[in-house]
Amino acid sequence: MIEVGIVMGSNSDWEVMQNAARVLKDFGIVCETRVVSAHRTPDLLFQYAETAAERGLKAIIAGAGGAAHLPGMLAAKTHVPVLGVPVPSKYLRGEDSLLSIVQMPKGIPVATFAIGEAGAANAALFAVAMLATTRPELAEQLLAFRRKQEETVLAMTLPEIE
Ligand code: RP5
Repeated sequence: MIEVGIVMGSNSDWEVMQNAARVLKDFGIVCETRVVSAHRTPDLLFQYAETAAERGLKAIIAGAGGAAHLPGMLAAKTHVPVLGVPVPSKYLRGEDSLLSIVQMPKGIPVATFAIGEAGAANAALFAVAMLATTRPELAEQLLAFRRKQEETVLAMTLPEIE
């Protein structure tokens, strides 16, 4: 069963958003990936959001760049939690995307992540954490992932100064 939806405004967002798909796959979470544009395919956006809950989605990771309406508009049309990922834009390097997504007026929240790859990966890790609240085996997987990261950092060395 598909548990998480990953949507983005264009296939040009895939380079960034594939990082979310990769994390979910590594944790064995079944997700779907779709291009849904807020301003170019608004009817599809409404349909996607309106059917998300009944289709069993537990979270929607939405990435967009520029005047990034996608996460906010999805959140307006569904109570399924929306995790927004600002995609780097051509002229403003994603600061426009970030502000468009993060500055939701009170009442309709969008959880907003960092610009770019880190944001996409962290949105997926956040979705994993949400699902893990009711799935002990997933919680254990998440803890193992963190332990591995910790070991990597603890093993880091720095060059000697000559
Ligand atoms: C946004 O416009 C998309 O999310 C993408 O980040 C940006 C550019 O889209 P394309 O012109 O590459 O299709 O809607």
